[in-house]
Amino acid sequence: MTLRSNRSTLTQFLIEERRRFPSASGDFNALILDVALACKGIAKAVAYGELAGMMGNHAADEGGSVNVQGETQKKLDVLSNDVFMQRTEWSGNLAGMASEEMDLPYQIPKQYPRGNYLIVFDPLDGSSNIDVNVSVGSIFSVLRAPQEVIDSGRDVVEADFFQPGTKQMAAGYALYGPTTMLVLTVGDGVNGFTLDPNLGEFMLTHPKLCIPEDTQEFAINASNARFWQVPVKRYVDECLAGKTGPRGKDFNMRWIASMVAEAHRILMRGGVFMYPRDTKDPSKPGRLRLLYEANPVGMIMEQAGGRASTGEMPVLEVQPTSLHQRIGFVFGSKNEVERIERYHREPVEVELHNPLFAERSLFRD
Ligand code: AFP
Repeated sequence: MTLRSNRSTLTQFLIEERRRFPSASGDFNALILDVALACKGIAKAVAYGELAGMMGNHAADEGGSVNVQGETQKKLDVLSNDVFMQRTEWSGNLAGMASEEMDLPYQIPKQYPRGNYLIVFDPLDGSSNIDVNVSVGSIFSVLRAPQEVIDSGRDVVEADFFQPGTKQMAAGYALYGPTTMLVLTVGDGVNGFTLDPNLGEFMLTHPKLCIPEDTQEFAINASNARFWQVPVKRYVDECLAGKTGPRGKDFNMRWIASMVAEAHRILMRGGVFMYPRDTKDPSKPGRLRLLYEANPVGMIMEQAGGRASTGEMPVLEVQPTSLHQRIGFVFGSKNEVERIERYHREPVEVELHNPLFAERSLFRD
């Protein structure tokens, strides 16, 4: 490997992006670089795994600990959350932060200055895969703090984070897989960076990522099939019917149970991911969390020419009402997501025609 590389580093990329906004202060870039540093630290901890005693549940000898989602926290969940806070709280760029692992917003300690931005993050997505060595990741979203918060310097409250996904200043994820990657959008397309383990730098390896509009690959947890609503059942049935069905083409299926890894696959080669609202637990409007899972991944998908939806409406237009609210989430190749949205608009009785429709394939579309 030559040290001479004509690839841009993340720092270089951000400075070139900033040139588009001559009045920009640089705080935003500094915040993104602090997040990138946090992800490098988490990548190391994930890579060491049991060698650093990082496997298993947090506080297991005291009966473990449960987060606000009701999930048992893994050691790496708690460590990743701490690393995100430690690497970003000191810089003077943040007014506050919120995380999947913390019930309430985190206040910037008094010894540090407060800034213009809010960060919301899932410090370790897919943590149920840690102990089986499957790719996991960190997901983050950057919002501008309300002007009144910036002017007063007051502690943040939950409502300060209730901004629709369209208001995100930046969004991204780090993927801790065979390589460590950072995928980022600052509102001008999506770029992928690979961590060079020798230099310890994120290098621009995947500029201007674009998602194919069509695909023959879908991802859904089929063990929930009996709880799916009719439009989702119809869509999956038609994919499974393949060439003999109304779609006239075969589909493949994937399910990693780390949404960040699914999002990355879809960014690389297209596909559609569904964790729809279902009837499994009617009190929960979905499994995935709006503020730090659906909104950041949604912004990346839309910025890469894909689509991100609740199944019924663009997810980025949903007005948040609670910090840890869940939502049905469908994203990926534009034409497939639009088809799923269309099936949600079409009258339910469409379903009755299917068997005939499928078998004899009289009315292929
Ligand atoms: P964890 O972070 O608790 O492992 O949850 C991962 C996740 O939020 C998302 O990354 C997966 O797509 C989804 O849950 C997996 O859900 P199932 O366990 O129902 O397959």
